[in-house]
Amino acid sequence: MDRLSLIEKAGSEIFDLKLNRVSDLAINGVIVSGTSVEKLNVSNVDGDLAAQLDRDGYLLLRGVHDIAEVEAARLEILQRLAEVGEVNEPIENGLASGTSRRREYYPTIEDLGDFWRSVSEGEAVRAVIHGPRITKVMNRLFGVPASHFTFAWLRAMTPGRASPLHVDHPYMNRGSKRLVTCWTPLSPISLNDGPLYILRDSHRWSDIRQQFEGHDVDRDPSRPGHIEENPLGLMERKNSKFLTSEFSLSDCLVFGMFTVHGSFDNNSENGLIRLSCDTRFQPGEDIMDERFSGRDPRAHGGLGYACLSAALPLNETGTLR
Ligand SMILES: O=C(O)CCC(=O)C(=O)O
Repeated sequence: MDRLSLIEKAGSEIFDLKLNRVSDLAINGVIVSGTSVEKLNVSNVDGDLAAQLDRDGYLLLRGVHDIAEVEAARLEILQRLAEVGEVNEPIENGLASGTSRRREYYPTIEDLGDFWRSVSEGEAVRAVIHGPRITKVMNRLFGVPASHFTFAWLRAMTPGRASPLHVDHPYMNRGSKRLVTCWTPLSPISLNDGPLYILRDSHRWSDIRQQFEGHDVDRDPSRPGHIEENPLGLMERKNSKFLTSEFSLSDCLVFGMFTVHGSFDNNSENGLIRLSCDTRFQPGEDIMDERFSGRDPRAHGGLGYACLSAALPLNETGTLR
């Protein structure tokens, strides 16, 4: 059986084209069987984007970004991580060192937030995530000129890490109802490196919408923003599937505020750091959530970039203290 047939097989295992071997997709250390996983559909970038987003709850757009520009962003980030001792030489391989001098150089929470802000606002990173290529796609999606949050959620996910199951609405719902997330891989991401997943048809699940609509994690921190139900349990209860893909440097995954998603564990065996950035776009004519706009976005809890777990040294987990 050739490799493509193997990935199509959707049996009990997933074949990873890049690594040329069977790959373990897992969530919190629990293996997800191949029968629970399907490939994300590749959207037609020249087609009716709004209709495809409405139908699928997401747009997987290939060939949006210029590969050389994304590679420049990748190297820019790795260079900054290497400055704080978190990446092994040669830096371009993107392998975590397992140690960090970030707290030594940036001792306070504010300093750590400022460091992450400076990485997130790197010239090459911004040229990709807010550049003319993605903006053109967003203008087409909305049918009016698009604008974007200035705040960006840059992530460097080391092996063992994953993002929890959630919808984005409770984190950013004070502005446009037409807000979308634009998730951009900034390193090539194989199935083993903790790719993002979407639960099939979850944008239509009324119980999830009812549970989270109107919830604002900053106004009511006593209620969690993420979904507490076990991802595998929710997938089975809804007769859904985990939709995912390998991602390459020109890709972009767009989805709405009620599409349920998370990431698989980064199971890289050699310490590969998974780089990605989530940005948010909306029609320019709509009001924007004030926490994430302007020159100095205050973000969650007024903490700026220190609110992100990515502001923690790469060898630490939890929240910033
Ligand atoms: O990159 C990840 O692991 C999570 C991204 C995410 O949750 C988002 O884009 O909303």
